[in-house]
Amino acid sequence: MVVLLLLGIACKEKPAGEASAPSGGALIGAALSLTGAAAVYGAQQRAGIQAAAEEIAQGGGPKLQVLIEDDGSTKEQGITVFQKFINRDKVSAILGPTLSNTASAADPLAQQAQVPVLGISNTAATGITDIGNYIWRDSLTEAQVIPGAFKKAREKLGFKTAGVLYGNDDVFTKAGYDVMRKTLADQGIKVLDTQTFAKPDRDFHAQLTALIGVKPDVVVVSALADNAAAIVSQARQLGWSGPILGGNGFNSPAFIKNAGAAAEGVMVGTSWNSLSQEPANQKFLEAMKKRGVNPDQFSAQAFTGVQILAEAIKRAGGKTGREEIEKGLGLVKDLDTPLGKFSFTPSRDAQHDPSVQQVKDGKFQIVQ
Ligand code: 1QQ
Repeated sequence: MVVLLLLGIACKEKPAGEASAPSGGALIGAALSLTGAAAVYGAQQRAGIQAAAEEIAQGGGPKLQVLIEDDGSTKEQGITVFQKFINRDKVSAILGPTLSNTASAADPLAQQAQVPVLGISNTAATGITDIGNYIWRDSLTEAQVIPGAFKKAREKLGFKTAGVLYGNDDVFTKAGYDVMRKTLADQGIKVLDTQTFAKPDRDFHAQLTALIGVKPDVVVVSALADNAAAIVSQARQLGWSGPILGGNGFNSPAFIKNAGAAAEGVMVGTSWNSLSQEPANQKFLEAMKKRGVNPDQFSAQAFTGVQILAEAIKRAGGKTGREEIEKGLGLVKDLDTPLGKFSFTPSRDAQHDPSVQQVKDGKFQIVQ
């Protein structure tokens, strides 16, 4: 499926290959997981991109045309979409892909072709922006979020030992686990047992029985949202009533919807403070409400991604060539976004304050 956002106003389906840049504007490709294991994130990202493009068009910002393609949550489809964006559509820049796993395989193609990529949800600490100087992201890494989140969780919950479960077939879930293991060690938390699973798994009873059996104070999980919901539900079914800490994969309302009451109390670090009263966040919340979408961290990061590209074009004097946008990205600083005042680190990662949230009454609530 190809969705075309013309100046952010019209959103129409177009047969592949018919995209072209608006005159004097930029054609942007967005590779999003609209199907597959990460589809819950992709749907939010699409809504965030559409809302931001509309805002920018209405505000008289640079002309942007966003071409959205489904990366299928896989490396293979991500590579195909990137090749199309780079060689056929000749996009000025790419947003996405959704998963770090896909980015690790697709981003090198853009780096080689010197097409700027702005990741809007890749949180693996390594293996993304270090691919090269054309790769940027607006998503905080797990290494930037987890130490603070675990510290806050410890203050609230007071745990000393942990059982850990992580997906070992995904770049993000593995990288998230590495950060969790290091954070637990740094904070003096003893890991009593570590178990693994793979994305296609649906039954986690064996791993959870083993973890619960060693009687940890807390269960720590690195998983994408679908797996996370099943893991948390099954843990509660097996009688685990203790605290559960998640990684970035948990940051989707779909996790809460699918886990139901089992999700109550789960804590996770997040890049988006939903309660922020800053005008940029209020504007984002309003834009999402107008679209009838209940926003989350992923739509906030996607919205921010479009804002950042528009700002990069402005900083490049309105020029929309690949190299000009790349240079413009380097000039983005203190931009007001739903994520807060946004700047890049020298290594093209995101720089802003993270938050911590906890599921209460079926919703994520920011932990103060
Ligand atoms: C990554 C992630 C996922 C949980 C969300 C898209 O953070 O793959 O890096």
